Amino acid sequence: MEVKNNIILAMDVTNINEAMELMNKVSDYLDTVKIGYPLILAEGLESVLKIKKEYNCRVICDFKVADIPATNQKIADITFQAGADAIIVHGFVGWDSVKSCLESAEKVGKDIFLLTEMSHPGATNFMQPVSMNIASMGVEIGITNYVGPSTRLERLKMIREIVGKDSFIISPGVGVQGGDPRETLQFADAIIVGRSIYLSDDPVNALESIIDAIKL
Ligand code: OMP
Repeated sequence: MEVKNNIILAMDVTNINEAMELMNKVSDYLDTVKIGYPLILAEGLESVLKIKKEYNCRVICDFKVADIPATNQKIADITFQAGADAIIVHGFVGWDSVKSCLESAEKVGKDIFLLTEMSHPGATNFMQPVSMNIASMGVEIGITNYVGPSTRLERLKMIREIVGKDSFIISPGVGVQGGDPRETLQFADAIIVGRSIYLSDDPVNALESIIDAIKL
């Protein structure tokens, strides 16, 4: 997988017109957008195709899927039918739940991203003690795409060591949550950035600053 400028936009706005306006401004710099519950619950699953068709970009649906295998499979099937190129799946629910999403993706030639350790402070409560096991489970199942935190680089480094250099890691937490774009890309293949771009008065300038910081 190649992500333009190594940046994925987290499109966490709650209005499709706002999303399209933002894309009008920044789409020259990006080829991958992550859409999650904020936009989908507000505007529907058809937002995926609207953005994909208009801007010819890859869409990752961030649904952090975490249910029993049968339900996970339905969620993943519907998400891929809606046009998503990939879906983000939680690992703490165990191998069978994750595998059902992987099978759903493989049927249609799409991808899943396995979430290992989350980026927010509370992730140290319950996720951190098991996050490396989650990464190892992903390797055993044959998963090649992962999500890991830019806010704890020593943990991201450990995740990279477990999943190997050929796996693709995307990393949220850059900007508002405190992660640094350039340092994160020592261990990740792409960074996920939301508020630093979509809350900026000048999203293009915000994005250009991140691109410059990566190149430094
Ligand atoms: P900003 O903090 O606004 O840049 O947004 C980060 C984006 O990444 C949001 O869409 C989060 O839901 C998402 N995210 C995290 O922040 N931390 C994680 O551990 C995992 C995700 C994710 O799965 O994308």
